[in-house]
Amino acid sequence: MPDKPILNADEWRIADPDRPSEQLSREQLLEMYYFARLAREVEERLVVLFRQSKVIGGLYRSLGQEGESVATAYALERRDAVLPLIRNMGALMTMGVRPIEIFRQYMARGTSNSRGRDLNIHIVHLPDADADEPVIVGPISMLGDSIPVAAGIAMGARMRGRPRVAMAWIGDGATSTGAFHEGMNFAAVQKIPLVVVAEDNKYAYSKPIARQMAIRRIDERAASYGIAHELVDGNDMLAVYDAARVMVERARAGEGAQLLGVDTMRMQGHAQHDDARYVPKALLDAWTAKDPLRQFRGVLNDRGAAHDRELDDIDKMAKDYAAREAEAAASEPLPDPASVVRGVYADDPYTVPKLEFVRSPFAGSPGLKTRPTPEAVAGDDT
Ligand SMILES: Cc1ncc(C[n+]2csc(CCOP(=O)(O)OP(=O)(O)O)c2C)c(N)n1
Ligand SMILES: [Mg+2]
Repeated sequence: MPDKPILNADEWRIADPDRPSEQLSREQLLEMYYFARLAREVEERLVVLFRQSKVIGGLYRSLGQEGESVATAYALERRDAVLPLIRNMGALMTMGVRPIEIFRQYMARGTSNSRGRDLNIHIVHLPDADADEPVIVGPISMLGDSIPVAAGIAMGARMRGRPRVAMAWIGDGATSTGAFHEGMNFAAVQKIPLVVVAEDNKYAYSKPIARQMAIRRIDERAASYGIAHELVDGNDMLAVYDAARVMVERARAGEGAQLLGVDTMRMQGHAQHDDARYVPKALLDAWTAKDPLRQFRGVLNDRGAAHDRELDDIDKMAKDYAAREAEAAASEPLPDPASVVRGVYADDPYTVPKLEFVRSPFAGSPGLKTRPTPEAVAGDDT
């Protein structure tokens, strides 16, 4: 386990005395909870589809990491760039990706983001220049390579005079690759507005963290590049949001790349085909008690933001929505075999379809909105 201190919501420290989460309205807190619950319910539905052999390929879950995925993405603005990996369904939901897009892609429908061709986790969105939408580059299989790509996206946007912060999530195992280190160093010297979320989830497939790095805190990976870094309790959504928000603002203000380490746990095997027998039960039990959704419910109760009954209603809403979206995707056609040679040559306008985005059901807090700046009055996003 990493040495203390790991920041949690009661130990606010990050040089900045103000905690951005205190600016969040009740609606926004509920929206964060909803996104995390929706991520979990979309994956629960994918498990059902996987067991019915309707998922084409493997299924990689983010159980236990929904909180950090949502709370980091919630610190962004809608035109920012995100590079999630397989544990970041929460980031996709937070950026407003319509759940049907996930189901289409996992079931290789002809309507999907890759027209049923590419790996089921490869979600991509390259918005039109003036669209109020995020750039999304989904999991790149060669781990570590998303960091130089993220740096390039943010640098390119800056060169075009349309700056975007890029946020990339990366696992502990992937931080051991050469591409990760080259990308970090490049981002540091170029002062690129890149925020890297490094997830210490205790395993890279079956390799425990102690055999992955000889340092005890994953955020120290950043130290040799002169990149600002911090480590937070990844299952404490407000602690994660606070740190992410400060880092995003600093990156946007020209202070260069930042790295946020999150201390969390992969609660299932690497994928559905891995029973994770190598993970000690005591470790899983300890982290079950720290489930991010259950913890956040406690926070919302304590703050008087929501009673359990209201949160149960949100749970049901997310679950029903995921089921409806899965059903709708399942009724869509598989790719037309005659289209197999389409999109091979540049002069064929058979391009990748744009993703559909949705707003969350929270009045005044659409899923794709400009997050309030710390100075803004919370809840005034009309
Ligand atoms: C360069 C590279 N090496 C190996 C793999 C195979 N692989 C895919 S995911 C994975 C484990 C990654 O662990 P980590 O980075 O800790 O992320 P986590 O799965 O824990 O979220 C491995 C070894 C790969 N995709 N790319
Ligand atoms: Mg890992």
